[in-house]
Amino acid sequence: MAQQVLQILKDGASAHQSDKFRKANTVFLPADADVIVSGDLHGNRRNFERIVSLAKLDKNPNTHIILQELIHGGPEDDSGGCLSFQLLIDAVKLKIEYPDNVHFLLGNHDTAFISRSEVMKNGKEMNQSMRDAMRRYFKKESENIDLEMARLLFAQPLAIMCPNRIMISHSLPADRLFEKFEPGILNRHLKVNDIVRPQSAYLFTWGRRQSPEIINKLAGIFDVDTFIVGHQSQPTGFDRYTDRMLIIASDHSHGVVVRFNCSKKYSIDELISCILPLASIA
Ligand SMILES: [Mn+2]
Repeated sequence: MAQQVLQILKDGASAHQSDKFRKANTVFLPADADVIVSGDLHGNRRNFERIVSLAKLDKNPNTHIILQELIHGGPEDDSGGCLSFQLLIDAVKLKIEYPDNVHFLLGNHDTAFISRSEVMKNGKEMNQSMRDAMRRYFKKESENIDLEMARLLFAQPLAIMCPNRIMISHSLPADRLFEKFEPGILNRHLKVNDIVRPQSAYLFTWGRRQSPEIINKLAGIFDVDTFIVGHQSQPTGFDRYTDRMLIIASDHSHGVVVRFNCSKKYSIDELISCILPLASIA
């Protein structure tokens, strides 16, 4: 079993790197893409299954699923350890099956796992919790699996660019330390140091509560109109911030996805009308 998981993680990392729409740290979706964007999943298997059933990738070659923040949350083992690595492995299997239609985004929980730094969720240090569960589950193979999992997470792109000027990422740099952010990180390969505070991939995945001025500035820098992000918790499923930013969450019973087509332009209100509550999907 552990050997199979190791192979899945290796194949998944290769699939991230060889995604045919990817250039350096960015995935550029094609003009006719039907895009389903998920917010943070944090171990929510039911919502992951709903996204898969909505997409019907076996019948829809133009449909693309964007997934982010799969780990840290959801079911626990008997000792209270976080079992979300199981959802990550299943999502990686989907990436391997549909390598050019499933795209992951690097999130801050991923960077924390890779750099072995602390990340709290509901008062619990999630890396410790998940690593303890992985040790109990994979036993002597857990160290190897840990290493391959970190490689897989590191292989994820940072952003998805759509031809209709929508950019999708886990988060965006915040006002604080903004001057340290190097936008060129999207156009080059990631280095291990990039994910450490206050380097650019760290700022890009951890930023919160950006000012409207910074959002406007980023829209100019990346030459886009609208951002769709996760990362900031949304009890009702989503929030609109200025005319440029839609924040979505997919990790609870009010979770949502956004589904839009790259061939059409959307105002923020039109994009909001493309929101689908996950609870409405069988
Ligand atoms: Mn996050």
